[in-house]
Amino acid sequence: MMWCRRLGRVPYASRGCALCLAVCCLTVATARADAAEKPAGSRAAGPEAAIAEGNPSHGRFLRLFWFEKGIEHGNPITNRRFRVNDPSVGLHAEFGKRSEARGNGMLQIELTEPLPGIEAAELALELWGGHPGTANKRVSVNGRSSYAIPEIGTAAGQCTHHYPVIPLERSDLVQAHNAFQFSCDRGDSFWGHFIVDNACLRVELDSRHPTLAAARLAGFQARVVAAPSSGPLLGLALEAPPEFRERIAAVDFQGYYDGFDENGDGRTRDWHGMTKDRQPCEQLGTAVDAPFALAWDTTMLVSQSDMAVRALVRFKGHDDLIYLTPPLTGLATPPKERVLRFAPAGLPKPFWSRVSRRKPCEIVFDAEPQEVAAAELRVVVWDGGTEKIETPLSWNGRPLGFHSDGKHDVKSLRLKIDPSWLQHGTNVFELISDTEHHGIEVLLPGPELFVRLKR
Ligand SMILES: [Ca+2]
Repeated sequence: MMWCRRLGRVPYASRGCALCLAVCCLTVATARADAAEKPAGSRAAGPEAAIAEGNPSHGRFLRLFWFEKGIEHGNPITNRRFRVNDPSVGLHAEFGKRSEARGNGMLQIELTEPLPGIEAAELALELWGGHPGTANKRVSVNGRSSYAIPEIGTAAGQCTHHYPVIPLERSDLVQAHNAFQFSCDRGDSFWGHFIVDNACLRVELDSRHPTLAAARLAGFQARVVAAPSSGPLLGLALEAPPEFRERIAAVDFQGYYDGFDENGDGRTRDWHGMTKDRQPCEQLGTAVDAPFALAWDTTMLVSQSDMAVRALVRFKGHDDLIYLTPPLTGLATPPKERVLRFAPAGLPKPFWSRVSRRKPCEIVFDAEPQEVAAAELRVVVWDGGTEKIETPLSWNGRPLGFHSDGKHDVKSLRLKIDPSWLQHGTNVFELISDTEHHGIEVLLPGPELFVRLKR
């Protein structure tokens, strides 16, 4: 990321000057958002995917109610993180003594918005997928309805992370503390277990809702507009009424395209990115200053012509309100660029290393290395740390530029691969961690190599 006085935060530092020229030349919208169709393939599993399900021709206001820890919020703390356990782990002679096993899976979120004025409701989650093999993750709301959390590979024995957005029946809610009871089964695991890192009850409000009027946001509308572009940088900006511009705190841009499945839901063509600690992660970028613009660098995307962008608008002094624009569709990668992608045919199960156990996987590269202009390896890990090993990831025996900090968090990595490291045929990606306990996990979808060929 870099900062530009006119653009705010932009995603690729080396492109700064070109960005200023490209984006500041934005004029009137060149692509119409009001005729946007729902991009094919979007379903309720990616960030804000449920909101997109409505095939919106207009933007939507959401009010956010977050899960907060602490007895003062109705949520007694039994462990540093919010943990969900299978029913019998508390009886286990060893595991049952640990604080993790005391988590009963119930959290409360206080909803202060009157129910009759709510258009729709949904539960948005940041999840660590849990012990490989954990099955049947689910959540019930106030004991009224039970909702399945989509299965994205944990039950099959893989390490996962997940950002489901679950539409809720409004009749399941109360204008008070709402009890969300999470559960799971042991499945094929030694201990059925997963973690809810964040949970947000989101309710949709009509644009003339009294809550929006009180915030002086009634009638606000905005959309994403694009600048004409012939290169890999697509200029994007938010178009909003001038009288509201001083009210905007930040604009998060999200892309819909075919690319690396960094949010781990099993779909490569969807709204990309996720949130981490409630903040945008691996989305197109965030602009914090007018004209709320940035450039989308499509250099390493495979050729495609039906991409889309939408923006999430945040407001000064009203952290609980967001506005989601309709999608701007009809975007495309530049012609004559050739990008190829290579994924492993299979992954270790689970793809998890500790006590110096090596976990390799093979990627078959069936192009010629001398034709490669640039190569990038994408992979998402859960980083439980190392002891003495400095570079836990490697490519054909060469250390990759990832150094563990052991913060027990999800890290989405873009690792540079020198074309000379590639070999026609089988290449080996390998993970190793030497910790006794947590180790490092490669989360689904596993590693994927992207190469841009010379013209
Ligand atoms: Ca995805």
